[in-house]
Amino acid sequence: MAKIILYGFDGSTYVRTVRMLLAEKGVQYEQVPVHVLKGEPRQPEHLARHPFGKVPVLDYDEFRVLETSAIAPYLDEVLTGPSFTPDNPKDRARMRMAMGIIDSYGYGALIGVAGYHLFPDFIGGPDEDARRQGIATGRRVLQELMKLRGNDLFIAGERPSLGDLYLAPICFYVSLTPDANEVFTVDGFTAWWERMQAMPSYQQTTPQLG
Ligand SMILES: N[C@@H](CCC(=O)N[C@@H](CS)C(=O)NCC(=O)O)C(=O)O
Repeated sequence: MAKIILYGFDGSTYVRTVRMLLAEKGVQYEQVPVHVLKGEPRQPEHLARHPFGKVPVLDYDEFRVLETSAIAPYLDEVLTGPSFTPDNPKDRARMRMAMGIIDSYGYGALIGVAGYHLFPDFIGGPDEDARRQGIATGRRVLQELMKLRGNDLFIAGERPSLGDLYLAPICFYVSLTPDANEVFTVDGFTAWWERMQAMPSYQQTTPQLG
């Protein structure tokens, strides 16, 4: 099998999404820990890999892939092991809705809340208005995602999909803050969150903080 190289440090939620997937697939890979809080993605060495200064970046089979929304589906397709893409069109649409909602509205809001408490310097200093706004938008995102889940075990069906792997690493950071109760008080969230925290791939990829 060709060598997999994943650029990005363990503290990145998007990198963790990919690491959870790789753990689920049971494959070995090399990780180059480009550190976001130290500004390393914006250094020339990483800008040569990702011109917008973001992690993760994947090298596999003489092919470079940027953006988690391309990396995760690509790896899910080319690697053997359990699939994280639902096998019917409506559930695939639910998964993609979740990924899109998280990318467009969820990540910024929820990481804003987490950053306020955990890494204020990185988000440009604690801003109370931004925190309140993040809590409101973050709750709306979780409400929407739990509506998408309905009575299923996971966001896009009875098995975990890439949508779940997107959301759980972000919730991890929120769970460490005093705002967790307020953000997480959303119908259906607790059962989903307990299920995600029980996944071995979630437990194996917990970042070491500090
Ligand atoms: N659209 C990108 C977003 C990735 C992203 O935001 N990564 C964060 C870490 S979780 C990052 O690299 N931040 C560096 C920075 O903004 O300086 C993707 O889907 O991969």
